[in-house]
Amino acid sequence: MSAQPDSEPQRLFFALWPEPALQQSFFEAGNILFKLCGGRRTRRENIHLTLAFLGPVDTGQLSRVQAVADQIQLPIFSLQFDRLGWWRHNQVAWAATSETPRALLDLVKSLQLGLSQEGFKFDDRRFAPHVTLLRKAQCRESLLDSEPVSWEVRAFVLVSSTLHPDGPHYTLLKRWPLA
Ligand code: 2AM
Repeated sequence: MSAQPDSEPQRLFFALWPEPALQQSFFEAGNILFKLCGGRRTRRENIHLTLAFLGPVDTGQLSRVQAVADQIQLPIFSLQFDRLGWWRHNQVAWAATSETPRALLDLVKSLQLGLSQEGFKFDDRRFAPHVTLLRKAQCRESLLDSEPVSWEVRAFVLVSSTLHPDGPHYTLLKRWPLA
């Protein structure tokens, strides 16, 4: 039996994906930053928090990536986004939490551990939880106070990203509820 050739690799990442009302709250925070910093706003429907970025993965390996997430059993947790800020090195402006709950770190560690055990490569720079609101931004301040945005995180998702001239298009492939 000859092996079926793999189709085009998919660019994958695990993420937390806010409901539309919450994407709207982040988008409004992005508008505040946009007035101060310019740049390119993240489209409302694209707003998310990346947990682990895998990059291109052969479609034939997708079920193995999903199996990593199937193993994870972690509790629902909440995040309080109380900071807006800007990184000069990559010109990204973002929303973030001043305190990162243990549950979020546990989720990221579990994904990283499972992916490593399965032999997948992922971006293993230190996890800095943030929601990207602007790219190519030039802000004067690196940190701003903001109206807090609360997010009760009930699930995480696997996302496929395709790059287009108008920016990335994201497809949610699968959702795993937290308990
Ligand atoms: P960012 O928002 O900080 O740019 C999809 O590209 C998502 O994966 C983005 O949210 C992006 O984070 C994140 N990401 C993490 N590492 C990446 C990498 N090496 N290349 C592209 N995106 C990456």
